[in-house]
Amino acid sequence: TTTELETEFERIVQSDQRIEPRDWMPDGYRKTLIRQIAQHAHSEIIGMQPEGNWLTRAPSLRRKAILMAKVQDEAGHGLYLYSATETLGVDRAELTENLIEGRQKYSSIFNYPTLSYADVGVIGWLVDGAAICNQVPLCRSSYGPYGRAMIRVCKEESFHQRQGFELLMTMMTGTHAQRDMVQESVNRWWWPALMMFGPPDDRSPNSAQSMAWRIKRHTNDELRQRFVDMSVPQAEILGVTFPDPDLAWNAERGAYDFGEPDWDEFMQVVKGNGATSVERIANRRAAHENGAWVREAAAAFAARTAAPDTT
Ligand code: FAQ
Repeated sequence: TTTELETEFERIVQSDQRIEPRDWMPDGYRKTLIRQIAQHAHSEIIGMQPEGNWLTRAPSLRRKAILMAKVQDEAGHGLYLYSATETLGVDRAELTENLIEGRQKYSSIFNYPTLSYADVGVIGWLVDGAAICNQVPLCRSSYGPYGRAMIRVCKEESFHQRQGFELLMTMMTGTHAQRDMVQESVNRWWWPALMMFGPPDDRSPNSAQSMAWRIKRHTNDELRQRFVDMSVPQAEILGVTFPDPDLAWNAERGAYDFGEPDWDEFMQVVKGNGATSVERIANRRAAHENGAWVREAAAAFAARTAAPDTT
């Protein structure tokens, strides 16, 4: 009966075991997972664009090889995550349609332009840094395919974060102009990086249920705090500052106090009014349309292999 199935589902979740694709799950659980994992996949795919913008202008062969590897990893992450979503009964083609028709979201962070080469380093350091902070706990997410995908994704994100920090360290030991370029970039990315964790807990409609189902393991504000605490000492080592006059160590809490991100800006970006929102989706749509012949060829080949022509 449904009650027995629900009890069994709750038992698995509450004992920190994994729900697998063939297990019974409540509709809401399935829907929430499809929403979150699809958004996550879309973010990886759209997230290729800001850094991809610098591939042709990387300052050396070494930097170009690193950047190319990173952008390719992001494509890979998108594909694992689309596969994880497909285990829930949706089709990747449908998810791609949802993205390019604006029916599904992707991370706010990728709606900002990459104006200087320092942005490549800052994205690695802060954006991948924030992504790791958010995703390491997701390795313990209650849905098996998602948690397992996160393990490999996190290993690769750690490499991404390191390459960003190393790039910035190199620039910071360079000329005045290079140091200014890094600081200017940090100033632009700091607040959007904090917004990646989502709205504050009291305005996060999905958190309570996602935590109860152990899809999410920490609230948005908990992870944002963790990210700030982790980033401040790294900024000190680099020799940059964050553009927040309220940032200060709070000995009582054993954590940094920090200012409030501009949540109106966040809401605008999420609604599709970010600086590069239109361009990102237009590029994704063009790539999808230009790739139609590959999908048609693959489908024709699959059909021929499935039913060989014996005449
Ligand atoms: N952007 O109730 P909540 C990467 C939406 S890392 C846009 O708190 P939830 C790696 C949210 O969907 C980036 N929308 O929602 C990389 C919801 O709307 P809905 C991707 C946001 O799900 C690095 C509404 O606001 N990472 O790509 C954002 O419980 C460098 C209310 O919010 C992930 O997706 C936002 N920042 O918590 C690639 C991680 N925040 O759906 C390239 C997995 C919230 O009801 C280069 N996702 N919204 O219409 C999560 O952990 C969660 O989904 C949160 C949001 C924490 C993002």
